[in-house]
Amino acid sequence: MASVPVPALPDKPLLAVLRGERRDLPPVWLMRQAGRYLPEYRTLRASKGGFLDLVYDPATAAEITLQPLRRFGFDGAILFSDILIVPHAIGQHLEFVAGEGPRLSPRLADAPLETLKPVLERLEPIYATVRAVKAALSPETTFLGFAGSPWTVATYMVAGEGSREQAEARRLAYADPARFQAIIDRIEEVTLTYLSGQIEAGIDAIQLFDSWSGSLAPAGFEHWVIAPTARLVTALKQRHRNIPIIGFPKGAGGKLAAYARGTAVDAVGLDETVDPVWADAELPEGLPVQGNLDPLALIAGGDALKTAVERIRAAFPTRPHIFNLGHGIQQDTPIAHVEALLAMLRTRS
Ligand code: 1CP
Repeated sequence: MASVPVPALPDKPLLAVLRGERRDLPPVWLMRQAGRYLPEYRTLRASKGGFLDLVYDPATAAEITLQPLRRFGFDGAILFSDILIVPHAIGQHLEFVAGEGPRLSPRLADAPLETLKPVLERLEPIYATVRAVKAALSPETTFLGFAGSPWTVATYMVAGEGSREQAEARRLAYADPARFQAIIDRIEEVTLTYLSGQIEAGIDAIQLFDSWSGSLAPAGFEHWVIAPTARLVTALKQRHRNIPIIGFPKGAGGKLAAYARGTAVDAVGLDETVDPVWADAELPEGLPVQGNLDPLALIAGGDALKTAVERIRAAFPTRPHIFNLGHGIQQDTPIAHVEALLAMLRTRS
């Protein structure tokens, strides 16, 4: 009997690498690729109200998600939203103060968690953004959703703002572990709902941003980073078996190997302070990695950029690798340097 030809699925190089395939030309996207280094973002931003007005308007958020794709043709699109949408849905008041950053109230250093009334409808416009982007995205592009990891989100909920060394959250975790655990549990629960909603709306893979995992001592890292991330990964995979998850514990340093083994994420993001040669030697065999160009080398450009890019590519001769920065692209990054980076990455080293 003649076999019926199965229509080939479009090749999404980034998704293939997340599933463990090695590509000689590494797929690439840049953290914070939708944002203020792009003139078209600044124009849109100026014509709307504040940052949250952009995030909660699905047509605008979809447009911002697509802007860097049109300009550079990255292999991945990252949803335009923010990690602080979860505290907003848990019931904190959220605002972004120009030139200062986020403010959340009441802050959980003072107010009990029980005073917050969940407003899960605040997640709905984000799912509408996902659907709008999905409809417009080329089939080769991998669509990444994201959330903050429970620990990083908790640092904002406790302090009510970005804080130096996350001291208030760390103090609360020592002084009243049961109360801090309840905060982590609530974030975990709403994040699971939020990520499931993103996946059901059309996301291909997830990144968990743990931007402040570097401030914890080893026991805290086990308890507040690895354990909640592991629970979240398990719960998400129970609902969506095939969804790849990238864990990005920024600043984890030597604790990266324990993180990779303990959380069962599908790929690990490396910040720019991690030596890629060390990472290749110490991380579980075959585990895909993402990173880790210093955003400052991208600003510098020229030979400094070329040397840094070559060093990273040479460090992963057989391991699946997604090229990215070690942290978000900075506002003063020249567009021409992003173009130069892409040209380098599209040539065999
Ligand atoms: O235009 C503006 O003024 C807003 C700046 C901005 C942008 C573009 C904020 C405020 N958030 C975002 C979008 C954003 N944030 C994305 C979307 C994708 C993209 O831009 O390409 C993502 C993935 C994030 C994630 C995020 N938000 C993190 C984790 C990653 C990281 O950079 O460490 C964190 C810590 C936040 C909180 C946040 N949101 C915005 C600011 C200024 C901050 C940081 C506050 C602080 O420094 O503590």
